[in-house]
Amino acid sequence: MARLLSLSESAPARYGAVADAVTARAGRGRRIGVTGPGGAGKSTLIDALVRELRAAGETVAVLATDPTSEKTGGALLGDRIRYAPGVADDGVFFRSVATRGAAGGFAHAGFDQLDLLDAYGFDWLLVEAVGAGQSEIEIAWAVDLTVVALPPAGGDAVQALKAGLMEAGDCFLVTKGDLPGAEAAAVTLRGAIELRHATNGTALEQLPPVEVVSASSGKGLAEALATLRRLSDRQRGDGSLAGRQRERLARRVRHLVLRELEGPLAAAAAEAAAHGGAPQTLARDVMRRLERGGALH
Ligand SMILES: Nc1nc2c(ncn2[C@@H]2O[C@H](COP(=O)(O)OP(=O)(O)OP(=O)(O)O)[C@@H](O)[C@H]2O)c(=O)[nH]1
Ligand SMILES: [Mg+2]
Repeated sequence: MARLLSLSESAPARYGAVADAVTARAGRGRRIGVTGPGGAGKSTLIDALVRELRAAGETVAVLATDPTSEKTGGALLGDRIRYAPGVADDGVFFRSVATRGAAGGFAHAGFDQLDLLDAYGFDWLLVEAVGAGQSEIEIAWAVDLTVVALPPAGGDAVQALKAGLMEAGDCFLVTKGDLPGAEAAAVTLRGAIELRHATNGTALEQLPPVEVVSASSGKGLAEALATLRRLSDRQRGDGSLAGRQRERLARRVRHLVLRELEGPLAAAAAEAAAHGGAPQTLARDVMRRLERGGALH
């Protein structure tokens, strides 16, 4: 499994040879993304959830994405992951995904790696991603459910609204619940969510839940896990997960095709530009040329 994970990053073309076999076995694991501002407590929360899940006898794989890993070479990750079972534990697996700082970088290897871990039978697949504009949208397509982790510190909930985290969240967890202001932050957040959804008439029980957790004290962890389980079961039962999976697949296909086309398209566009003319006319010429050249087949 570790070798295939590496292959998906270092040699995507070779990994493609096993993609069918992997895909056929994937789809059972619960894919949960944990996003939110830097320092929100995502890693600590995941750590605590892993313990909780292992105690319940469930297996869990964690993918951590780190946009700064380009600079640090991923060295930071080792520090951040604190989960260290006293004995070797086959039921838990940690891995970092190189995002190489590129927008949508998760798409390249991360999607394949999630499929792979899923195919190997992990019950839960947790993905950590710092919510920094584009990246949490990207993560939302990679997972079945997105958890937005927000610290109680003043104003962060409002910031989240602005950053577009609100749309991406299937569940909101106010972290560091042992600190003052956590309950108040949850109330503010609930108010904002209700207000937002009131305009499109979402039923109250369909609103993303807001809960307070503390990785330090353990408060709310079991409840949060129960909530995730309930949301996960619901989306499997009502067909919405199947819809999300289709959309995910379509996006990945689009992404791969665009990548294939990049080279031939750039060459054809440069050639057309050398002749000069209206961009609209040249674009049509390029389309015809790509078709003739077999790039679209
Ligand atoms: N009091 C308290 N502090 C916490 C809790 N969870 C995390 N912290 C602290 O918050 C800080 C950030 O925690 P991390 O888990 O590294 O946060 P993160 O969101 O993963 O951070 P990045 O990956 O850098 O974005 C650390 O100093 C933690 O000790 C908690 O439940 N209570
Ligand atoms: Mg972290």
